[in-house]
Amino acid sequence: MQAQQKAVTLIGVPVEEGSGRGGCAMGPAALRIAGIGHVLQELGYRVSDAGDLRPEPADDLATSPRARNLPAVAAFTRALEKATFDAATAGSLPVALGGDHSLSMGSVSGMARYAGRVGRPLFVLWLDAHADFNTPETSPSGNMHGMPVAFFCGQAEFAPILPSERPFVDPKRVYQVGIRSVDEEERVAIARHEVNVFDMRAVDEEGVGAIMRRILAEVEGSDGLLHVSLDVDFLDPDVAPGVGTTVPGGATFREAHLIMEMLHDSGLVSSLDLVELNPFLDDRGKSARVLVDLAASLFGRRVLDRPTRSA
Ligand code: EXY
Ligand code: MN
Ligand code: MN
Ligand code: MN
Repeated sequence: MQAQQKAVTLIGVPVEEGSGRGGCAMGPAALRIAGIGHVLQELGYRVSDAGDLRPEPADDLATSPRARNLPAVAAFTRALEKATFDAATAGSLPVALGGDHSLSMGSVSGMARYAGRVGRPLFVLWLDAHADFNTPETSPSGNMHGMPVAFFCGQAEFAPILPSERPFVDPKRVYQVGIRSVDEEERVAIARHEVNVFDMRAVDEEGVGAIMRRILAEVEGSDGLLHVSLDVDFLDPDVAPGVGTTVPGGATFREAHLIMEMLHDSGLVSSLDLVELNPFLDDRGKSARVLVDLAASLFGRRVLDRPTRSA
């Protein structure tokens, strides 16, 4: 976090309509019970909890098998785009408590608008088993939690969820880490749009420390803002079972913490999503607690002070 950035706004986003199953709507409550607000206060932040967004479904849009539950997802997108932009504009760091990953259509779009306003480029760190770069045309499921990256990069035509002249994220400024489940057409699209992908093989070969140093150097070199989107399924299912889309071979507890610690030390993080937590599938709150622990590391919890390393 930047030294002057000591305010955090928690925004509950109980959307589950993007995921094709029930449960994620309980995510914000589970994260609060696991102590997200308290932990950040203890770390010295001024925490305001905006409560949960409860938008009425957008009645100007219709659902379809290619974009299931579009009216509900669009309503959350619109509400969260505004809530995120407003929090950032007020000098607070927005944290979206999900909710399924479709919410990033709203949070990232709101940060893209804010970045445009302050004249800085927006980078996105996408920590996920999945690339989430489907469109209604390519999606095998029609589930919109598989589409947010394509949406905020301006690659998906979703009907008018948000104004079409809004700022988009340059896919070359999207960094995906932990990827291990990609659909065939997504694979083509992320290559064509030059999304930066560090799949689990890259994590195994290079290590998350080296990968993060490269990413953070790019953001810092461009004086960028960095939005972090953390999907529970980035983690190995043994670490965090409370998610509907587990994929074996995910990040370890320590790999995830190292990423969070490096993000904190960088001072570059402008906004955060904690998504896809499904308390109905969790093991006695284990995954909610892991997410809160990871957020604590991102916001500065450390075991010992470390000597400043020279670059
Ligand atoms: N790629 C698959 C689809 O689009 O249906 C699965 C997407 C899962 C998305 C999860 C949240 O990261
Ligand atoms: Mn995801
Ligand atoms: Mn995922
Ligand atoms: Mn590993």
